[in-house]
Amino acid sequence: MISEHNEEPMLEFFDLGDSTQFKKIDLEIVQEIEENSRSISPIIFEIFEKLMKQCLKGYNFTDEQISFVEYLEFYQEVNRLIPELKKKIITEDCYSSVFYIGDTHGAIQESFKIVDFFYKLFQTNKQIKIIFVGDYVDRNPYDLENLTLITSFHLLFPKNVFLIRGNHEDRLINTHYGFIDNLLRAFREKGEELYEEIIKYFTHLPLVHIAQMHSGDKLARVMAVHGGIPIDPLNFLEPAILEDIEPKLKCEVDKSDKMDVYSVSMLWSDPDDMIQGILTGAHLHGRMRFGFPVFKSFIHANNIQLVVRGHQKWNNGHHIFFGGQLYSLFSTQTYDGKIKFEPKILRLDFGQTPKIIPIDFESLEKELISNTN
Ligand SMILES: [Mn+2]
Repeated sequence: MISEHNEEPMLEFFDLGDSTQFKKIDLEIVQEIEENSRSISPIIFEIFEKLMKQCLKGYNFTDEQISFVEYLEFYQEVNRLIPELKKKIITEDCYSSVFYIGDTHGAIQESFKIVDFFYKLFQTNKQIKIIFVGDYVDRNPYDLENLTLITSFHLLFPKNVFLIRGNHEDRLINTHYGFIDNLLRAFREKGEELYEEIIKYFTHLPLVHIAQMHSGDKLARVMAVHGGIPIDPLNFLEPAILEDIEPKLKCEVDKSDKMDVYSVSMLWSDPDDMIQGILTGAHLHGRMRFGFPVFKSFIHANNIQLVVRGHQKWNNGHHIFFGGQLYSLFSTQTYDGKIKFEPKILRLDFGQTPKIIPIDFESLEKELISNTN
C-alpha cells in the first residue's frame, strides 16, 4: 500500500476547481453528446467531477467518498452504453495530434494529469485523440478510482478518448494482483457484485485501435494494442490480416485462457530485438515473443506504419523497438508499492518524429504552450 504521495497537484496550473470553468466544459460535453445523439446518464459526469475534485484535494478519496451504490450505478450505465461500441478493432480517422498512454495500473495521479492536459488542449483543438492501451487496474491501491476516471473520460468524449483492453482486464489476473481485494476491502461482500458489473464491461472493450492519420491525401496507419501483433504460433510465417481475423476473435470472455490465439497474442506477447521468429514455451508463462521479421511482414501486410503498445515496465517509461516502428509505453510512476518509474506518453503528428513526453505538470504545460503558439 502506498500511503504517502510525493507530489501535490499544482493548483495554479489547474482551473477545473473553478466552477465557472466546469460549467463551460459541461456545455461542450453536452454539445458533443447531442451531436452523437447518445443519451448518457448524469451519473457519468457526477462521478467524473467527484474524482477530479478528490484529485485536486491531494488525491483524497475518503473525502466525500463515492459510495458503493454510486459505483454500481456508474458501471451499470457503462454497460448500457458500451455494447454499442463493442467492435474488436476500431478504426478512426485522425486529422490532428494523437496521444498514446501506456499501462496506468491504478496510477490515478498520472491519469489526472492527462485528463487535465486534455481538457485544456481540447478547448483549442477538438480533433485531438487519446488512446489508452490497457491495464487500468491491479498493482496499485487506487485502481477502481483510476479505471472509473478513465472510463468516464471516454464516455464524456467518445470521439476523442479511447480505451482498449489489457491483459489485466481479466478475472483471473484481478484475483491475483489486487483489484478484487481492493474492491472487497472497500465494499466487503458487495465488492463482488460491483466486480461482476466491471468484468462485463472489460469483456466489451476492443483489443485494437487503428488511427488513420490524414494529411492532405496522405495516410499513415498506427495500430495500438496492449501486448503485441496477432500471431498464430502454429503458422507464424503467415501474417494475420486484421480484417480477416476480426470476425474470428473470441475475446468477449472474462479470462484470456478462454480466448482464441490471436486475442491472447495481442494481449500478452512482447517484441524481441534478439530473435528472428517467435518464442513460446512454458517458461514464458503463456506469453509469446516475436522478432522483427515477423513484425515487419505483419505491418506490411496490413499497411501499418507504426505500432504502439504497453504491457512491459520501463524505468524511463518507454522503449523503442524495431528501428522506431514499435513504441512501448509505461505510464505509471508507482507499481507494487514502489515509486521508481518515469511515466511517459507518446504524441504523434503527421510527418513529425514521434515525441515522448513525461507525465508531469511542467512538461505537459510546455506541450500546451507549444501547441497554442
Ligand atoms: Mn499488461
